[in-house]
Amino acid sequence: MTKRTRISFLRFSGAFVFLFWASAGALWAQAIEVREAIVRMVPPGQSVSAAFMTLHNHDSRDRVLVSARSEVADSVELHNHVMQDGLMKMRRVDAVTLPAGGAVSLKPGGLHIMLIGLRRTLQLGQMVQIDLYFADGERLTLTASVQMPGQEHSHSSGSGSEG
Ligand SMILES: [Cu+2]
Repeated sequence: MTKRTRISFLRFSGAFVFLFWASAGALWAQAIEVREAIVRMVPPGQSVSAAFMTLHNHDSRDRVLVSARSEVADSVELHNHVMQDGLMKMRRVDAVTLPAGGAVSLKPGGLHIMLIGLRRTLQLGQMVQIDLYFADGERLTLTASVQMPGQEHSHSSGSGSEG
């Protein structure tokens, strides 16, 4: 597999990764900003992992994330954790709304992007490409670095009211 991965991001001040909307060959400015995108490192042979990040919507309208894909997994699902009968359970969700001017954190124990059927062994520090698809048909390509569990940044901002 010698598939070339397209570099579609710029590092800015080493802190943020700005992403571009790619649609019909056009590049649009950074409506959605992805911060701290990581994929959880899992032992060789394990077929499932998850991706976490914070999505900032700088647009003046809501954005609705409806699906995701990645080169590293057979299928990718949007998941959330819900409390059911006193237990935290993982559930697939159809959509994640990014409110205009707001941000949504995908983090352990909450919303996350599930990578199911890993096609190759994850290497620490490796960059994994993930495509996000939105309800309006737009696609966002991001790269996330593979990190060990526990090193994920988990902010304790209690936001996250998805419609
Ligand atoms: Cu999950």
